[in-house]
Amino acid sequence: MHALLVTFAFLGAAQSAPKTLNIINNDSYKGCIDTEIWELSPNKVMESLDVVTTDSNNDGGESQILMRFEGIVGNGQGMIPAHSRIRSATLVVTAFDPGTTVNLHRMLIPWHRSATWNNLISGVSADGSEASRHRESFTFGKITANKQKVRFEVTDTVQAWVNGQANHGWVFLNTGANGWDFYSSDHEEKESRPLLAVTFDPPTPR
Ligand SMILES: [Ca+2]
Ligand SMILES: [Ca+2]
Repeated sequence: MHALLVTFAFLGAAQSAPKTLNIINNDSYKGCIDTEIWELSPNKVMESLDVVTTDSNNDGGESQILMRFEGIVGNGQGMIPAHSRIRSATLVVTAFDPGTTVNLHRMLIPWHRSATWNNLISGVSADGSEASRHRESFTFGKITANKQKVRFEVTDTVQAWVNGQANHGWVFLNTGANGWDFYSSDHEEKESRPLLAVTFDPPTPR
């Protein structure tokens, strides 16, 4: 009899609908920190820019973009409970400038919102030490419109953070010299800000 009750409880949990969160800077959430660092202005803090650029040759020096979503794991409103099973996670940015392919790499070291090219020691290298060598998978199509949503598939990374790995966000690295720009979390149009969409199953209560 006891085993039967356990079975019913398990089935009940398995059948509950997954939850979806759309995490974006707004009146109640301000945890998306994004900034650009630029080799030619190596001490300049650009955290408040409303547009950010990634370009391996921006007037002769590299530009990189750093981004993280803070405080997304926990039991509060709008958070993903620790040890949830992530069904899907997608990072969406609104790009407005066609350019060469940009790869997204998980950051492995902490960085401050006032990060600069110099305080990250010649910017970020995807060397397995500062940022992961692994590129997040996504389908990159050439940006043809003036304004286009670009999606990065980040399920594995969000699962790692929900499992307890440190969340230092990502770096966007451009593979070529044709810059690629998007609207930051400081842009006045809310719908143009970076969005992290996560669908998950919360852990089953014990
Ligand atoms: Ca910013
Ligand atoms: Ca570095």
